Amino acid sequence: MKKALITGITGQDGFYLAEYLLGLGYEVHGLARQTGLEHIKSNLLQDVPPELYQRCHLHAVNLDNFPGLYRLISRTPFDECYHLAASSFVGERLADGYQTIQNNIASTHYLLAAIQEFHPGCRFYFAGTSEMFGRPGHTPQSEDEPFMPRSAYGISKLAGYHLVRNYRESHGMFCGVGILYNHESPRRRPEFVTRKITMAAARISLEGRGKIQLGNLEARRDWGYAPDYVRAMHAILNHDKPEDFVVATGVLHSVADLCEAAFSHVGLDWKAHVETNPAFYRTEEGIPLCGSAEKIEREVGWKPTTPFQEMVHRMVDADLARLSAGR
Ligand code: F7E
Repeated sequence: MKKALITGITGQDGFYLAEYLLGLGYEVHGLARQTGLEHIKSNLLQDVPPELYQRCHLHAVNLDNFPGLYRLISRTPFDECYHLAASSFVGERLADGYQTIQNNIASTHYLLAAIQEFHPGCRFYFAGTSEMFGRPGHTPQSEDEPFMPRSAYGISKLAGYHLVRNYRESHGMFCGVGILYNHESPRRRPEFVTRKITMAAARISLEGRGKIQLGNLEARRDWGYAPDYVRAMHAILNHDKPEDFVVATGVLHSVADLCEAAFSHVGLDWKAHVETNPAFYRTEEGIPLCGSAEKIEREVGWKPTTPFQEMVHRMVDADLARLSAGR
């Protein structure tokens, strides 16, 4: 039985990846903060079935706890490690991003060093992001697009990417990078715009009135479905060579399109319920981040399965069910 370690197992992607790997017969281990584990035990994680986590081996080790990380990795011969944990809010001001930069880079380095020391044959997946391209020169972006991050998060991920590349090239480790574009689901945290909108549409339809405040309605993103993207992570690590892959749908939608898909699903006109607030605007959004997934489709056979509208409808339905159940 293959053993996998997932950092950030209580997050959206960690949840879907654990579910997917358990389904493939893996023994799944997960790292989480002590508070994350307490939330699972007390059933406080919104919409997370505790049964899933009962089937995993959970370890309360913070990623900045280097000795704890070393101890855990020294004891278990993992076959695959999926490094998903990171501070991940792009809207954070650069001047506030010290923790993001420090923690995201150090955790990646800690993990790589420990794995190289104890199990150099363990395959390592790094959760890269389209935010490493930041301000791209053209669209859609492929793996050859020059990196130009423009947020603390993007900078930290790009540094992590170069660490991973160095362990691959200098130490011969099997390190695969997924350059993932936005990916959403009913388990998305509410500070991200998709979930913010689907929660509002569900709440307003149940209460019969209400408003939501958003930033730039014309901002466009390449939004995919998170369960599709965790399949890509596994495929990247099970490819015959360690490489970098863009994981995206190649289709752009605007925040206004999101509002239309969510509110019309509950029979509402979004324009009657959406207000804009400059506080939610980002400083600069030029050429949109839209990915070309040609390489991963050609080399690994991965394709997204769930179109934008269907994904938004699933999210609204899940929010309606949750609110109707009083959660
Ligand atoms: O913003 C616009 C905002 O915060 C999407 C993370 O997973 O994907 C995610 O980062 C767009 C932006 O996601 C609001 O300006 C308008 O254009 O949902 P978001 P993100 O910043 O794209 C990348 C690939 C990651 O790797 C990240 O970790 O929506 N927008 N109005 C708004 N965004 C928010 N949050 N709130 C608004 O009210």
